[in-house]
Amino acid sequence: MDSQWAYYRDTWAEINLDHISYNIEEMRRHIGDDVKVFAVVKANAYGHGDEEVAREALNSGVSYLAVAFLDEALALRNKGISAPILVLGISRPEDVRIAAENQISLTVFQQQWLREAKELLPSDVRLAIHVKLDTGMGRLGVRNRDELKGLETLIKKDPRFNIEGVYTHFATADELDFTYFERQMERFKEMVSWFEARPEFIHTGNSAAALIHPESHHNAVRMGISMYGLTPSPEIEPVLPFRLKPAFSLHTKLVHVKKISKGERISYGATYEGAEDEWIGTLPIGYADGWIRKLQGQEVLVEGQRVPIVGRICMDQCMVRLPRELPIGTVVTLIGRQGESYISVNEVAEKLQTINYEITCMAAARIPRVYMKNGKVKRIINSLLKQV
Ligand code: PMH
Repeated sequence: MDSQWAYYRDTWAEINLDHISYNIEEMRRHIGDDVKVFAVVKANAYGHGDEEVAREALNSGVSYLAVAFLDEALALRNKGISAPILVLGISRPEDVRIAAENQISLTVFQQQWLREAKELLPSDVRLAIHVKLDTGMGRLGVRNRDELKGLETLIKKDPRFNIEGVYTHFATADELDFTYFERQMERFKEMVSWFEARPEFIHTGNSAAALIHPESHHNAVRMGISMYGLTPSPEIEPVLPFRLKPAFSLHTKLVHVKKISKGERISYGATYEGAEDEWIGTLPIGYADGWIRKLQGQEVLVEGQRVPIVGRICMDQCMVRLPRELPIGTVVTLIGRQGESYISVNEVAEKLQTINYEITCMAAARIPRVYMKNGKVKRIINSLLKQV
């Protein structure tokens, strides 16, 4: 068997590619034919796996991929993805050549960066750039007219650089108070009017803006969290224009089952004590998988029933209290559905007092990703064994 298809520990994340394509198709219907979709596949596609998500997104009609930094873009090229890719974060000027040679578009907003890049880019290569405007996120981007005009002048005189896009990022698009969002929109319109020539792609929207602020669409949106079927925030969930279908679920199996007597203890620190005679199961997943120690007490699903994690979560394992003796090999679902019961990414995020984005990103690379398409396993990627 091809080693990337194999895994030898019964813990896996299942990625439903049909849900990814459904979420994209619904988004495309919502924004209309004139607006293109950039699929945001940074951070290994928010933990879902960059290659398979990128392929599914491209098959579902997205025009562009977006990643955080150049290494992520090159990783996609190494996996045979030839679609346009935009690096959303900053890249080093000294890496401009490798970006251009691999047809990777870069985010640019500093004149000094451009001066250095101009020294290093060979005469026969072309680099597509998207100019980033800081309209209120305060992270990256041009902030005033002089900076923008300076950049434009430096680029205009140089045929190697093409301003293909201009964009900004919203700080509060996922909130129901629109005040700050509207201020950013106004500033963006004003700044775009300073360009001598309008770039091909004008994009502002992340998922939240794409979903609930049609006036922000311009001619492209950058779709991240909603492509994975997760709401940008619980606050806007009630006003979403279509139902999102989560693509990520997480499973393991009981590897050991035993009865403990009242008073016997479980795990590091011996903090959990059986209140009576209890059945305890051991799961082969722990904090090194991203199932962190703060998830002690979180429930998981066994035979469609909720059972609690008891005692401290270890690096590679944790224990659950079972309702009765269950066979080794019983499937345990940490995120996802079993019958009528469901544990959402949002539930786990709430338990950790964080956002759903963080939960899927946290699922460690050592967990194999099993890709489902049309109800069947399409591919399994085990990043531990891929190189063997
Ligand atoms: N565009 C940029 C520049 C981003 O940073 C992100 C997400 C997106 C689009 C997609 O947003 P969405 O997932 O809400 O659709 N960036 C981040 C971030 O830096 N921290 O959390 C999400």
